[in-house]
Amino acid sequence: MASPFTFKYIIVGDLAVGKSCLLLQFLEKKFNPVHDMTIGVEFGTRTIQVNGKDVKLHIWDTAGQEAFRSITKSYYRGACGALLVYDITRRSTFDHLVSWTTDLEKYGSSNLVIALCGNKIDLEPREVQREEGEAFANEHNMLFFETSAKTADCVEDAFISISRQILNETTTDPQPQKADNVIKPESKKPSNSDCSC
Ligand SMILES: Nc1nc2c(ncn2[C@@H]2O[C@H](COP(=O)(O)OP(=O)(O)O)[C@@H](O)[C@H]2O)c(=O)[nH]1
Ligand SMILES: [Mg+2]
Repeated sequence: MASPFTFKYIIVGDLAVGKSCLLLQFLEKKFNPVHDMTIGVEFGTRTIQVNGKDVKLHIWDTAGQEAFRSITKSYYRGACGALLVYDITRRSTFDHLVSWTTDLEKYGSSNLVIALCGNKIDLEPREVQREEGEAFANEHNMLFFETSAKTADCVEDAFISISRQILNETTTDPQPQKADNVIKPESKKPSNSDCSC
C-alpha cells in the first residue's frame, strides 16, 4: 500500500473557544463539558480518506499557551493546515481574529490552508452572525465553517476540507480551483519555508 500523505495541522484562537473540544470530537467523538487546559490532548493523529487517498493528520493543540499569548514559532513550523477558532457567543473572540491572522501570516508557511471555525453553534445567544464570519473568511482566503464541538456539527467537514484543499492545491491536475478557497499568491510570503506537503 502506498504510504499516506502526512499533514501537520494546528489549532489556534482565544482561550476557551473550544479548540481542545473540537480536537477531542474529531479524534474520539467525545465532548468534554469542562474547560480544563490540562485535559486537552496536546497532540493527536487520525488517518482520513480524501479523494481516495489516505491522509495521516498530525494535529497539535495549544496546550494552554494561548492564555498568555505565548504560542511559540515552533508550534506553527511545518503546518500545512490550521483551524482558526472563535466562539459565536463571544464577540471578543471574533474581534481577536485579526491578531491571530497576523500570527498565522507571520509564522505559518506560505501555503498554509486555514479553516475559520465559528464554534458553539448549539449555544444561545449568538453575538457573531454567520455572515460576519463568512465575510472575514472570504477577505482572508480561508475556508469557513460554523461548528459545534458538542453536537459534532460540521466538525468532520472542517478538518477534512483542509486536507482536500491542500491536495487540490498540490495536484498537477489542471482543474480550476475555487477562488474563494485558495490562498492567493499575493498574500503569500516569498518562500515556501517549512511546509513539507
Ligand atoms: N455548548 C458548547 N460548549 C463548548 C463547545 N466547544 C467547547 N465548549 C465548552 O467551552 C469550554 C472551553 O472549551 P475548550 O475546548 O477547553 O477551549 P480551548 O481553550 O479553546 O481549548 C469548555 O467548557 C467546553 O465544554 C461547543 O461547541 N458547544
Ligand atoms: Mg485547550
